Amino acid sequence: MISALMLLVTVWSMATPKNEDGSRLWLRLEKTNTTATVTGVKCTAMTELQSYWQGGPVLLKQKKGMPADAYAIKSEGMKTVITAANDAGLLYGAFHLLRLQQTGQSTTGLDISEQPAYDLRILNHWDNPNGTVERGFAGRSIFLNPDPERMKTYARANASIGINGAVLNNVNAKPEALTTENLQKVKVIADQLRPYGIRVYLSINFASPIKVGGLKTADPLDADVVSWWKDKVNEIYKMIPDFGGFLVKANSEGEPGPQDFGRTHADGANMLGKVLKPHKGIVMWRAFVYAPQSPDRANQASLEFMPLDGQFADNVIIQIKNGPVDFQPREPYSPLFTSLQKTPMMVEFQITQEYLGAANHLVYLAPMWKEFFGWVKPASLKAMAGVANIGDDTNWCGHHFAQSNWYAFGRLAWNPNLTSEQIAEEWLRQTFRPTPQPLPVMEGSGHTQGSELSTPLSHREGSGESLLLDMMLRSREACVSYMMPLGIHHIFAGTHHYGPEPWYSPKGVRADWTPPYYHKADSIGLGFDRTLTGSANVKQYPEELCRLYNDINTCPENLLAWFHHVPWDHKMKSGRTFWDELCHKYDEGVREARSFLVVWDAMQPYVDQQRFDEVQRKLRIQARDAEWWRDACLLYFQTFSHRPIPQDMEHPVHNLDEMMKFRIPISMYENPDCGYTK
Ligand code: GCW
Repeated sequence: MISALMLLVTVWSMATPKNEDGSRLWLRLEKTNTTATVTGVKCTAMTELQSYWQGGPVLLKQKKGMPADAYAIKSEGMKTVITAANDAGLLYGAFHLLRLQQTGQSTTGLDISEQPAYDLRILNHWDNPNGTVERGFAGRSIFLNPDPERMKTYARANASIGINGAVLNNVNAKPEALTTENLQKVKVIADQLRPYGIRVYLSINFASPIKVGGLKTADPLDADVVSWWKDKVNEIYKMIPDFGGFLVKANSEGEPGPQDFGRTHADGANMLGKVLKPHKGIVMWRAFVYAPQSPDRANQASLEFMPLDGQFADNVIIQIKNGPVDFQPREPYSPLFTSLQKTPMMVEFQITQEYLGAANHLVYLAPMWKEFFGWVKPASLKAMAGVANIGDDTNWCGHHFAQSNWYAFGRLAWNPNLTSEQIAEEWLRQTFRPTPQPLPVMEGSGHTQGSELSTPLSHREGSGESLLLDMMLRSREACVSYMMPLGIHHIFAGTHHYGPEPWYSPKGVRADWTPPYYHKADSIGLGFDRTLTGSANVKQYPEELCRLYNDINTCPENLLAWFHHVPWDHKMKSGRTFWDELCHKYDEGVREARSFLVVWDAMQPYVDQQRFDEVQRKLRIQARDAEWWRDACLLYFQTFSHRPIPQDMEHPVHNLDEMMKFRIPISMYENPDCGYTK
């Protein structure tokens, strides 16, 4: 590490960069003094290029027959021609060109064609009408009093990475989302986002016909209910002709749904689908369901949705979280993705770091999402949704590096074959390269296939960017290691999910909302037995995986305690016992978190003081939190394992009884100032 740091090549400017607050995100091109020559179709692409493009003339051409949102960029002599079927395609092409400029790549000799993997690339905001954001760690809702300038940056940022939809409100939807008064507010936002190709959607409360409409029932097969929804939908489309549709969380965590009226998920979803169909609207119906009495929460979604396979209308998409439990630092994929055969599906990722250190920990999430795509073929999905990490904090996401997760989500929704590394490189170059330092020109063929970067920065040993890149790429695994390695999951503090509380189990709380339900620590071992002789969750996976996961000797070690109740003395591949391995993993996570501080401190000359200080502060919290996680988990699990902490690692420095008394007085709408600091 130290020798790598000594090798620091000054790719970046040596002059101290101007302070920045992160409000410009990765869109840090300065407006040009002279307007660039841009001709052809008059649309947002034109105004963007006129403001920011520093190259030769650009022609924007419309070509019928190209897939929606696709574009081609071709150099013709001095001129660059962007061709697309629609305005959105031209805009994405324009942003591609600007990205080349901003990342210092060649903008001549171009012959690029791009087409998004999914038609729908959508952010889910969990924003409430009172301005709070559920699991939001970056302030309050940006939609409460939408500031036009801020909305424009939001729209530009989304368009620059291909995001074309936004669900504006929490899936735990308040009925008032559908009042005329609220719809008028939604219309204002829709008008602000439309020029950037972004459609708005709403989460709805299934009981709205009762709560807003004053009906006696919300039974989806009741004629009055259907006609209430028809009228409501007509009202919406009169105001917002390109309204996207509804997102529905039904019969889940106390939300109302069709089952309250003896109907199925398909009955409920199809009724809404039918009402939206004439307007070309869609329904995204969530599969996040689990019952308190279930012996294994991971089994639940398949049990409820498999019998309905093939019964959903063609404008209904089932939205499934990537894992079968709940956005944990590591989960296997939700088996629904390979079991549903006749149902359109979309994946829901969580960009906001509910379970990954909130806005305090630097955790780059692309590797986690790519891991999912290692199991689930991108082509088997219709769309991609991401729970946004955006709020009214000046830097949008609470942590400067959390912006990279918003960025990565958009880029992967456009092209899930991009690598985590490519995306991080792009983001770093745009976000931290000081301006106005001239950008080094990267020679390239100009033909993009996969990466846009012809010389991966990671191959430049020791450059500032490569050290940061390496840190980002390691950060998710580091987080898994210091929070819950080897397949452990859901051992978070009961309410805010920030710190460790593997012991949390107060009387009266649903068992599946307490960590012991998941870790099942006892004198024999640790972990949830989901084998054929346990909860049989493995059976929901294709045969080959079922066999792999079912056998403790073939199950990947990073999912061991997910699928097995692992004996403390189980022999691991390293030769260590499971207990010793667990201790070492936790310690490895702590060391990783500390090493991020070392890397960042070396960046001081190259990053503006403000962002440097703000990130450094957060990295210090992260390193302390990692230690807290390690100490709390190891000391607590040791009360079951009765085995010593191995000699060849750092030993816990905190006391378990004190950590068990520690509380963070925050709600699920806030980012904690810090964790355990004693
Ligand atoms: O992860 C859990 C969260 C809830 C969330 C729920 C869901 C919006 O803790 O805050 O509610 O999942 O995804 O519906």
